[in-house]
Amino acid sequence: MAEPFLVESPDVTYSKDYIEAKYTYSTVHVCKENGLTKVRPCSTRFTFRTGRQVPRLGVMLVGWGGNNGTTVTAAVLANRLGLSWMTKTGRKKANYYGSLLQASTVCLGTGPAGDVYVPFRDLLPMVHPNDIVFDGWDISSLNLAEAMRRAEVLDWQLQEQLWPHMEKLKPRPSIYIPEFIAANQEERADNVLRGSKAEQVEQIRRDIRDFKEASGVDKVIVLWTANTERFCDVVPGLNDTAESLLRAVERGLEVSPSTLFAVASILEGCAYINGSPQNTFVPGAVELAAQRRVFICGDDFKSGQTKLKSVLVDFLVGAGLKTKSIVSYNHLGNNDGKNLSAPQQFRSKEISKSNVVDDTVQANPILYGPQDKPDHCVVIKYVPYVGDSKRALDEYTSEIMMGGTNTIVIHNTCEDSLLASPIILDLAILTELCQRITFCTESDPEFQGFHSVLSIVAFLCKAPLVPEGTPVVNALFRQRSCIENILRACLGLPPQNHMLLEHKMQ
Ligand code: NAI
Ligand code: DG6
Repeated sequence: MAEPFLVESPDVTYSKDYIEAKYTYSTVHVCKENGLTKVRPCSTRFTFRTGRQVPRLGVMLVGWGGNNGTTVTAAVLANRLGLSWMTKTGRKKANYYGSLLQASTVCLGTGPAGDVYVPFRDLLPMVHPNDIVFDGWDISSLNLAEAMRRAEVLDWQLQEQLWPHMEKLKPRPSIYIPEFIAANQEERADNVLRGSKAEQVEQIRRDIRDFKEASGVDKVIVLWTANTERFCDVVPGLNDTAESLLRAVERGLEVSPSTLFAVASILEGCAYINGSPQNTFVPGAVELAAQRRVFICGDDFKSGQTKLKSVLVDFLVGAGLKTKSIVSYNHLGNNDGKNLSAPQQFRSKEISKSNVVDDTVQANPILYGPQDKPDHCVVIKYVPYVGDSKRALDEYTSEIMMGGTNTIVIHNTCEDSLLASPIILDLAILTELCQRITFCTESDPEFQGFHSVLSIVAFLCKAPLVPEGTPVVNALFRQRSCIENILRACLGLPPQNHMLLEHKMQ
């Protein structure tokens, strides 16, 4: 295995199977004693161990025949085949723009010619998206070529080139419980499993095993990119513990399709990622994942409007401006928009889109009192004509000095699925990498993996799922730093501190 660079340090060793790094994690502990705030710097010695053997990765998509499912599959095929195609503005080539790992860089350090940047993907051994093998399920039976045409996302000449490859891919029948998604989805549900909930979960488990065996992949990750479901109630005895959830599946009680998929994946030892906003991860599913030491991550891809919001509000409040009102309107005409035109499914998305400024606001008691937060309104409208090309209009109004007002208005037009597809790849690749990272500390010398609720992927999620008691961070660049600095720690490198002290001396 040839890494693109080697770290030369007494704290870092490379063996055939592992990169092992000793790392000092510095934090600051603050407490109040006798009315006095005491601040104590602390440090913990960690040893990180990262497996160097990159497995052959299989990703199974729930909702494979949807806009995201077909677009991400087509994008990987197009990149693998090195395709290019003509459009009215010239020849376009397949790429991975929008992928944090494939298309953004990190600063490794400083050399004689200044800062040295490497692709994010080069920090540690990672799966390349071109090598991912896809499979999946959909309640619609169209093969992936027909589904790609239905999605109306990719240029026609590209679709024509991909057609023979996509045509061979056919979604497996899926779990369909009509009351969880909008009634307007019923007409496409012609590829559905029959039988009890327990039998359907068994079938999903068989599908995972079948795919693994038939494709020869070493590892499978399951990712939900199917329709947004309505929230389900968390009910004691139904889904509040792993035991009650498994019993509810056996007895055929109310469990959403996305949670049934989560249960099946976890029982198969496969990480499960939720790209939609619904509360798939009821407490019973979280407990089951912890018991089986399987990663779960989510919720809801953070692709466009929300990504910008998690930058803009961080900027405004971080700059000392008091944001008072955020109005986020958008309209789209794809099947996602159609599903979200139903009130309960819209409500799931509204919740996920609305909480994204909470941590930034709470962190600034100079501007905001304990009960104080900006007015925040989210509107989604279905306009079939615009298809996947979502329009988002945002208005941010902030109070500035001495009674002044600052209003920022943004208009964004963009193909939604082309924003979501690279996020799907990043989620799968980061999750896989995390499965190869273990660590120990001096006080706890037994190597362990990350918490089964994998919060390192928060950058990619609108409503990050975190282990109980963990602060939720929404600010985009804090989330990015978290990934970058954890990967640096695995190489024994200090976190990026941006101090540039060496340039601040006489
Ligand atoms: P889509 O409607 O085109 O695709 C969803 C697919 O899921 C459809 O083919 C549908 O037949 C299928 N489906 C529904 N229920 C299913 C089930 N129980 N099992 C298997 N398949 C099922 O939607 P799109 O645009 O691909 O989005 C997918 C999800 O990703 C939605 O929940 C959306 O809200 C979410 N999302 C999308 C983002 C984007 O930028 N495109 C960003 C954030 C989240
Ligand atoms: C309309 O809001 C449809 C949604 O599925 C979004 O397009 C999607 O969640 C992306 O949202 P955002 O806020 O990250 O652009």
